Amino acid sequence: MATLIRNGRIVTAVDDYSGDILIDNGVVQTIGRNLSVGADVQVYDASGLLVLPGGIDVHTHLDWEFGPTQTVDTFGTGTKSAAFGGTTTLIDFCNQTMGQSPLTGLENWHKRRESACVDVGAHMIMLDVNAQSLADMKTLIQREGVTSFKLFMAYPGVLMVDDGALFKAMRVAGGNGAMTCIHAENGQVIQVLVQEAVEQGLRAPKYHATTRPSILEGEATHRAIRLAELAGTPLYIVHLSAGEALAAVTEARDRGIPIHAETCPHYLFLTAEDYERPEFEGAKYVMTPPLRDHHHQHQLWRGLRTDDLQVVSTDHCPFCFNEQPYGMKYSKRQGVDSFSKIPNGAPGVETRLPLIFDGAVRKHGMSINRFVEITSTAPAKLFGLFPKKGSIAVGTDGDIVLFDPNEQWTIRAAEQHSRIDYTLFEGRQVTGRVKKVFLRGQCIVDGQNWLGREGMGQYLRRGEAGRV
Ligand code: DUC
Ligand code: ZN
Ligand code: ZN
Repeated sequence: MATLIRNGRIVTAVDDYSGDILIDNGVVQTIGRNLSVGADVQVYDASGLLVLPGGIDVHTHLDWEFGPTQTVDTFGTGTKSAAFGGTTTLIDFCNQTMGQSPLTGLENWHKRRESACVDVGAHMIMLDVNAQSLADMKTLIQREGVTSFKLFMAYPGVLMVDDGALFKAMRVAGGNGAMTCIHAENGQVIQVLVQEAVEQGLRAPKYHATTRPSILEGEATHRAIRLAELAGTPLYIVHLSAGEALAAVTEARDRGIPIHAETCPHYLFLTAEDYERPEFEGAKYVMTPPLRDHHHQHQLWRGLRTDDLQVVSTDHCPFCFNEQPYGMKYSKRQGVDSFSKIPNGAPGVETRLPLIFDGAVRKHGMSINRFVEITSTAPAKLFGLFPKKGSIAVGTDGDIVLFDPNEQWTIRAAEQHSRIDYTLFEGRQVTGRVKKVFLRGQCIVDGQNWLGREGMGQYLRRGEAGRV
């Protein structure tokens, strides 16, 4: 059935006007004023609401094995949670397993993602860089539409690759239309600091932050940028949290190098003080990189203003605080005796749009256009999804969010749709709320009602990445 969204305030990264949108066959067909349609068209009134392109979150870990741990959301639950938060597209991380082809990693990921309720693309995490896997990267790019590859400079023995492997993968990505994504922290020095802290009996969650100092994020970011420059790849620094890292990105961008970066809501709104929460609650905030102090936060807001940060994504990597009945062996409780055993990751996929709207638009004076840009348009452009995704125009997918910019509400884990048993933002009051969500023209969220279904999300073969 065709859909008409009428009388809304349509805001994209560049437009802001009142109008009606007619969606048919999943695609925006007509935009105009006072469009008249037949009785066979489902009509929604968006008076008083913002009509925004569906959010795009390019950093999630659904049903993901991370060392001995596994994230708690399936694609079904994680994407439903995303949809309630106004996000209609995810790019999720799948990974190569040591000794296996990354193509096998993608096949396994496809089995898991069949339950997705919104559209999903994949980044590939490269662990085992050799002649065959480098050749497989080209197949992933050209045949499978996987046009971004993540490599870790942290977690020695688990995910980290050395600089030589990093450089080889960067060269293949750069030469074949793909972008390299980097987890930039100096893993070997962190390993020394963690070991020393544990030996000294420093076991509380707060030592997660002190053993991963910002200078090590700055160092790795600088190193990644210089290697990318030599390899000729566009680079995307994921989950940037530190002023030193942003300074390296800014310096490179000022020189005209294609370096891009994202940050996440938790780095914009929370600080390392949250690790001090009583009753082991600090463990909820153990993600990597760790939360920093206000000085870094100011830098991140500066970066969003000056476009040295282009994207806000979530790094949704959910591990329950308490043991849960989902057959998961690992919760945050695993690290009750030592911060070094707390699974690294936190949820966020459902709260990104309201938090950023409230924090950025209402409190930091960001324009609504820029809000759309950092949460939808820029991710689409950077990761080869534009113009199908990331805007509202004739011919784009009918992925649309009706958003009330004035509704005040309180974030509560109990009201969210992920399997996770907490939110980083429990009790936080925000202004701005997702009211309805359309995926390719179909209303999947209507207030608190779920109208979508598992399996309706489509796989997104992506085009060239990092060439904006
Ligand atoms: N990096 C991520 O991107 N996600 C979870 C853990 C990590 O270190
Ligand atoms: Zn990472
Ligand atoms: Zn991540």
